[in-house]
Amino acid sequence: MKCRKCGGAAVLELRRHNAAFCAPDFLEFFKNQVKEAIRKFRMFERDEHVLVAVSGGKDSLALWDVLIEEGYRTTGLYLDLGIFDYSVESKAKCEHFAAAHGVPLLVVSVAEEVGAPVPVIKNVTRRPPCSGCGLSKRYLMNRAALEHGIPVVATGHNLDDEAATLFGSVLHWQTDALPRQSPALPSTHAKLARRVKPLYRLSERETAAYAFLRKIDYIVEECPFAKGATSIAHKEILSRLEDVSPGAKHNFLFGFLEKARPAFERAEAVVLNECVRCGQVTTGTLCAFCKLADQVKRRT
Ligand code: Q46
Ligand code: ZN
Repeated sequence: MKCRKCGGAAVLELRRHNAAFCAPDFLEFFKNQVKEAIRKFRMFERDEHVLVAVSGGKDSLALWDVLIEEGYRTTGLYLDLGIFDYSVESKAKCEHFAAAHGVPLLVVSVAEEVGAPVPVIKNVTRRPPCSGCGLSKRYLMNRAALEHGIPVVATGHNLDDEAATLFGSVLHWQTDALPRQSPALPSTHAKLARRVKPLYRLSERETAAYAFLRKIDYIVEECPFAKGATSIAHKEILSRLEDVSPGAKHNFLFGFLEKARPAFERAEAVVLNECVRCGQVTTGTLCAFCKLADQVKRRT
């Protein structure tokens, strides 16, 4: 197996690109894919400050690594979900990465902000853990960006994540979720930061290879609540499809973004208000985060 660029010995084969790369040329390919994502979706300008949401996993730390390498001004944001040893270890990985690279890291605790950690929120709401967790993460990321005057939040979602989310939305024809599925969501209100996913062109296997080759120390274990989540089942199905038809995930996601997504964009804009309590954006009067915090307070 020879490297497509230099003809040297390849370390990684990318079947969907019908190519193989040696280590230096793979790292170059990886960075170019991130740069292409940023350029194509005008995610941020060279001089903009970027808040990188990091979980301690390979994807978000690989993303942070590329942005630092490319000379962007970044601040990391670690949300401490309070999920047993998983949170303790993943926080340590993020702190270690930030210290080693000399970059700032903000740490926000869900238990302090909501009133209880994710496992307790799950019991209080009697809903799947990812529901209260996801809601809290979106809210706290946006609030941290606003508080620090950072216009854009970048997350480490990769091609596999995005294809699996799309698959789930299409299976249930969640037509309100489809227009929101995009590598870059603009700010539609003065209190909403832009949200971008610069790894959407790269597969999970590719981010793992990048993290390995760059010797990034990341948490290998997944969140214990990820097991049994339907998104994992969707990922497995798509990976089986990818095995027999390389490029299937790519074509599914990219085809949607180019051909189908525009058809789902809503004609009329949603009216956004400010939450009467916390001032963050909501479609109602009291935002979902404040309602969740109330529920936690009542039942704990
Ligand atoms: S949403 Fe669910 Fe994740 Fe939160 S509870 Fe764990 S698996 S961390 S990406
Ligand atoms: Zn609120």
